[in-house]
Amino acid sequence: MPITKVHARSVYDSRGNPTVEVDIVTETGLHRAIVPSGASTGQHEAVELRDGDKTRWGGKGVLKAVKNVNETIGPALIKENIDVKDQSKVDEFLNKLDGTANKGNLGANAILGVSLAVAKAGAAEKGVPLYAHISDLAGTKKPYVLPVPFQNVLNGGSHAGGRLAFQEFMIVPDSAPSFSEGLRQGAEVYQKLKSLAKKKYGQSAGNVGDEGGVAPDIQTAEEALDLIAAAIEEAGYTGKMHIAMDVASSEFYKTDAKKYDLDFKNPDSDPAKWLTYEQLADLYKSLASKYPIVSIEDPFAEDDWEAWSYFYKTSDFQIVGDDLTVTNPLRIKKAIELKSCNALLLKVNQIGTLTESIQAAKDSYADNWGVMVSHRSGETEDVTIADIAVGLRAGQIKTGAPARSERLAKLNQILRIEEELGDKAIYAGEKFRTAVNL
Ligand code: 2PG
Ligand code: MG
Repeated sequence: MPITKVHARSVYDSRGNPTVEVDIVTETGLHRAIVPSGASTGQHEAVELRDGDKTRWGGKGVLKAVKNVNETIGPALIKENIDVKDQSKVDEFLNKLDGTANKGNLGANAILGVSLAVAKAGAAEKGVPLYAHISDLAGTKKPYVLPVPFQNVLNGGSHAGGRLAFQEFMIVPDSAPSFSEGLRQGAEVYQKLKSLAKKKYGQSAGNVGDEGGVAPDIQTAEEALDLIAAAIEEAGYTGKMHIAMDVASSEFYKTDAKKYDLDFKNPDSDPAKWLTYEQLADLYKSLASKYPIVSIEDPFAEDDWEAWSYFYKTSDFQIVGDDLTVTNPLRIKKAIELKSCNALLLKVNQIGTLTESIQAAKDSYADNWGVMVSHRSGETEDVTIADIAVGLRAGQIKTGAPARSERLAKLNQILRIEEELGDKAIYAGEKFRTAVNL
């Protein structure tokens, strides 16, 4: 079935910034995708094309990307008449049309919107759910695996006000019997956490950050972890739930000094207190000995390769590459060679097409890495990543707190998938790092 129409428009994300929405029309109807956007973005991500016109949306407009879809990609794709079920051919065509390595010509936001909308058209033409189509494209086995929802209940770093340097504190309901039970446990802990935060730090501590987690004005990771451990206890899940962190340390790396500044939001931060990577690694280890931490993301900066390899040698928990690997097969290859980490954070807009995202997951699996499918801090009602997590058998998804609809949209979608699949799906649970082999 040919594509009869490709149309992009500028809509808004959860932070009120413009983003690209793409409609693709085929005989099966309208297929729509909206592109997310990060705040703590890695330098090596594919190019998110922004207008740069400071008089409109502070330079964050996406009208150029929209125009690239409407005037260049759309007409070319319709003319090429590629089968929408043939995702890799479509994505290869989009990459050729762009002609650069980082999608800097047409914009990864323009390209991704088309790529994901085509995937939805492909699924519709096959008459299967999107996760099933993605499972076919990736060649993953059955039964389906439902991911552990890593729920970011406390926000810091560049996603919140307050002094806390580390960006995300997630609860990991990996001993729950099912996805829906894991989500319930997380939602219960979240409510306890909210009241505890208010009780301890005042009413404003219940305000939330960009990903729906509470954002008390605390300074240290210990305070955050103590609060979360207390909430887990009050909810009755001590010993039954783990904790994960995304440090997002590229945000506070001082390149010239080669040090990490845990007081980076303070313009008068004291350089004498900045940490070397060895000191930061020691801090992680002492935290992991006090709290049930199973996963740390971006413990070191995106180009501090030496620090990653140092840490990898002596840690047994999951070490996730995000800014380091940027869902890019070339960076993943390097991280495998240098033994930098043992899991991939998969963000479709870091690389810009579905096919390359699938490849990134497969390359990671091939080296026995875990794969965590991820939202961005700027999100929308689009739920594609929920289907991607299930289709890829990733076993892990992070999509914020169990609060705010742009976060819960994805979790709600997995509830629907769980209901639809019934006993044709299993929950990754404690095996989330090796879910693909279950
Ligand atoms: C991250 C993400 C998502 P951002 O660092 O992992 O939680 O944040 O989208 O701002 O890069
Ligand atoms: Mg991250």
